[in-house]
Amino acid sequence: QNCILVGAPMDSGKRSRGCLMGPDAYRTAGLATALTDLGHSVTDSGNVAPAPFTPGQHPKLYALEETVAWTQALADAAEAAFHEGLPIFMGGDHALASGTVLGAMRYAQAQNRPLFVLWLDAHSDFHTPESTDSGNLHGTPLGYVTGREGFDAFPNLPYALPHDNIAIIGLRSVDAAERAALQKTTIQRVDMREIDETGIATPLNAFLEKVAAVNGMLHVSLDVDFLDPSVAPAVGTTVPGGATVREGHLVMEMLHDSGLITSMDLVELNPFLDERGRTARLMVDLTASAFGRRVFDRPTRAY
Ligand code: DIR
Ligand code: MN
Ligand code: MN
Ligand code: MN
Repeated sequence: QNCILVGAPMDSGKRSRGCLMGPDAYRTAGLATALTDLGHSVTDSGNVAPAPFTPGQHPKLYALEETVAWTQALADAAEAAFHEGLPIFMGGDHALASGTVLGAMRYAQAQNRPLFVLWLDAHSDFHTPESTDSGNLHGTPLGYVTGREGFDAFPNLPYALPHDNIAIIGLRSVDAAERAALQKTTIQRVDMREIDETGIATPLNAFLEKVAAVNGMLHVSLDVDFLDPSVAPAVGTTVPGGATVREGHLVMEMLHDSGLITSMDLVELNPFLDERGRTARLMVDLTASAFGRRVFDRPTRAY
């Protein structure tokens, strides 16, 4: 692969600061070297900056104007990066996915391919600007890209991402309004209980089969809090009972074997909260698994 690293030091999606240091933590933890060691070519295209904006004073939403400005800039940067190779977005908080998925939607439409999104997260991030309790827009990107109401301040979508094209895996913190809305959709929602009961491979295989059947593009959005806080403490919104290190690697190894990934977000890493870089290093190791690091070769699974 020709991997394009895109820094997205976006920190406006919630009130606690620190995700702006994420891209440099991934660089320090050796993300580029991990990928070149696996035989990929890597270009670090540096950091994106938000479009010009004037801070406002929305009664409820935190940093709305800045978040919209990032969404605009990241959508354009993402679309451009797809023309160069396989983009890996180094966040930054999860609000950045409003931009990266929008860019992926535009590119997929131009390629005449359906876009699928795999959301690895403790949270469903399916709020609208009206339904959010916290006012933190990192809780809204899946609401935005699926065309939910109330996103008038954000860039227009080329189309609404179909619910059938989305899987969320790792769920264990879903707000009441999100639960009510999600349960009315066909979004594949895999909570920790399902992972406990069936293992993580079963629901992931089902989703990957759907992607492969229609030659879909696949955007993977990996939130640090997908992982259990005992192994990934550097995130502002820890929720106990998350994925183990091995569950994380298995997902990534299966994604690699599928050959389906066309772009990836690494989000919510807050290096200010890390313990000597251990979370940054785990995220780099997981990314390496997604791009071919393995103990032994296995026969490729035919999807
Ligand atoms: C909560 C937390 N559902 C909110 N969301 C996220 O603020 O809307 N935390 N994404 O990481
Ligand atoms: Mn998230
Ligand atoms: Mn284009
Ligand atoms: Mn989360």
